[in-house]
Amino acid sequence: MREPIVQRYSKNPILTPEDIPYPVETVHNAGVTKHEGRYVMLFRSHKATGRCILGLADSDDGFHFTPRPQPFMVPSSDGVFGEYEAFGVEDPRICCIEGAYLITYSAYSKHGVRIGLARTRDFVNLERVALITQADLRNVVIFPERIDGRYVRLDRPHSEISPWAIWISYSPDLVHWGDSQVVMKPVAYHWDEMKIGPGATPIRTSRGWLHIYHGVFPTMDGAVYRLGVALHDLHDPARVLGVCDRWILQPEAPWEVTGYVHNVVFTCGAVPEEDGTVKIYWGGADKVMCAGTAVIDELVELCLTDARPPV
Ligand code: M1P
Repeated sequence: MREPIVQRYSKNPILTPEDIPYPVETVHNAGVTKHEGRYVMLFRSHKATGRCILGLADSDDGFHFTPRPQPFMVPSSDGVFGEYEAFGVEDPRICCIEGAYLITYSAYSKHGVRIGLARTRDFVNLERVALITQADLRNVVIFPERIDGRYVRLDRPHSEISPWAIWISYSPDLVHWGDSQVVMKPVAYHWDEMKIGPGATPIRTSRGWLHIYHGVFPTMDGAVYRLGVALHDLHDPARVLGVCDRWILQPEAPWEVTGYVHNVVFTCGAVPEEDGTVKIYWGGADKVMCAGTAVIDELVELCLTDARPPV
């Protein structure tokens, strides 16, 4: 039998609604990073209204997390953010860049879904920066370095003509984004044929930016969410060097197969380690948080040697 590409942590799930000291229905789709030597997890939770908030949990080892007593981010009630976050905040990604942590999150309202950008330096104080997309665009991950002086992001707009593909955009100031182009599309009759979306903040490797993304396959029993990997050129990340033909993780554990939404593994965060491994975090069935590890070089190799065309 083949060794799994991602080794699941033996004590998954690592965080569940029962662990949270305020009432929530789910704990999932968390951005994770390291701050002052500790792991910080920013997780999404549904309240019993069906609307979402974001909470924080801390850990020394990346597996045992202690939730903080209060939510970290709830929908704003002021100004433009109040207008566009009224239905909830979801799916945060964290990018550590230039001494600050950028948080991109889905903002839901009667106007649709768009992406908000917030910033923190200490995971205590939070500053909302801007709404950085129009409606119908989600899953924004920002690269952790400027490239040729500009900030770079991957995102996932939707149109009926070119459904649910991954795009790249650039910005001089994090607020105004442009020069957009499509970089990766779902492939027909393939595990990610229905849609794909950026997952974790890209990881710099000597051979390119490693990006862990999600792909969706429609079945008669509903959609199945899996994770895959792609490699982007270090200097020109619009150039995809390879996309692994097969998934690296699919719903298999009971809490990935059954939950709030069945058959989902969905990542918003991965933490590269000094020993060449990466801790990957994913929501199991939109209900609990899970973790696993993989070897970064092996993921890169898969993109280059077991590749399919990106577009
Ligand atoms: O329920 C599975 C996922 O569905 C959506 O994902 P996508 O971006 O692919 O459409 C999101 O609501 C995500 O949060 C959720 O995990």
